[in-house]
Amino acid sequence: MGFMAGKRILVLGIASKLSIASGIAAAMHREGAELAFTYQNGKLKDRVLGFAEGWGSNLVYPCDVTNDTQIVDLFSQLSENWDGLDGIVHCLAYAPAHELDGNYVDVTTREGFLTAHEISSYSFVALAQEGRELMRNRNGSLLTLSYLGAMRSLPNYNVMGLAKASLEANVRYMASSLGPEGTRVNGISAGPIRTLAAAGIKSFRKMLQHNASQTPLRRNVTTEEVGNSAAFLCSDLASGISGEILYVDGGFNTTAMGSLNDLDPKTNP
Ligand code: 0WE
Repeated sequence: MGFMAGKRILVLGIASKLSIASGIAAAMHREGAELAFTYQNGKLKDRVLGFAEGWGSNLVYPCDVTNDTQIVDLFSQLSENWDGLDGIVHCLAYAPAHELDGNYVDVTTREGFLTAHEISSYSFVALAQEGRELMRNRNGSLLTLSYLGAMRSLPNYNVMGLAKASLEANVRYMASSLGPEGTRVNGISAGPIRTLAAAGIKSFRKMLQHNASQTPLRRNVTTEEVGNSAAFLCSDLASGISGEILYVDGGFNTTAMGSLNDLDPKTNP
């Protein structure tokens, strides 16, 4: 029996097979969880329905997190099938593309700033508000995805870094709010992974190469590895962990000065 047997988990943010949310769903399904899913818009509906079927689920709902009504409707529809909920996995982020290309001070706009924070951070607490009653007193957990850009500046990540910093604070405040009713709240700060969200980003290939060469494990992490850590955090194996940001990045965030490999003519002729 898997270590998530009997857990009912809602996963938001599947856009393709490559999505980190897909790696998380696969790991949770393997460990015995029952899953439900959302899609952002009609274009993604059939795709998410197909993935859900593969993980034994026919619980698939629309949810555009900029729409309060859709968030309310999501949990009322879910409650018609499930009398309780053990986890919400939030894998949503967005900033307008022009905010992620160029000098931060040059390219940041009021509108882009607000959009990035609304979709990437506010939506996490908005979902917690509406899911709260279904999750109360079940030792459930909420999980979101962050990135090192919350803590360090790096080229082009720009306003997304601020939104992830807000999201990480959101994790700590939500953990304090929901802890008394038995709900844990955590985040995973994943290393960079090639997904649809990364496809539009200039020089992402270069960043992946740099990241692999400067990471203790000398490689990038996979959605399967993030999925396994996510399954752990949403399981009772992690019953003592809340308000935490867990780095699943091969150790990248723990080092400085890099590997010096890029200066060695033998390994880098
Ligand atoms: O959080 C992210 C990316 C999230 C993201 C991606 C896009 C692409 C398409 C948010 N908004 C948009 N908007 C779009 O129009 N990551 C951790 C991946 C990522 O994105 C970067 C990175 C890394 C790493 C952007 C610039 C620099 C590094």
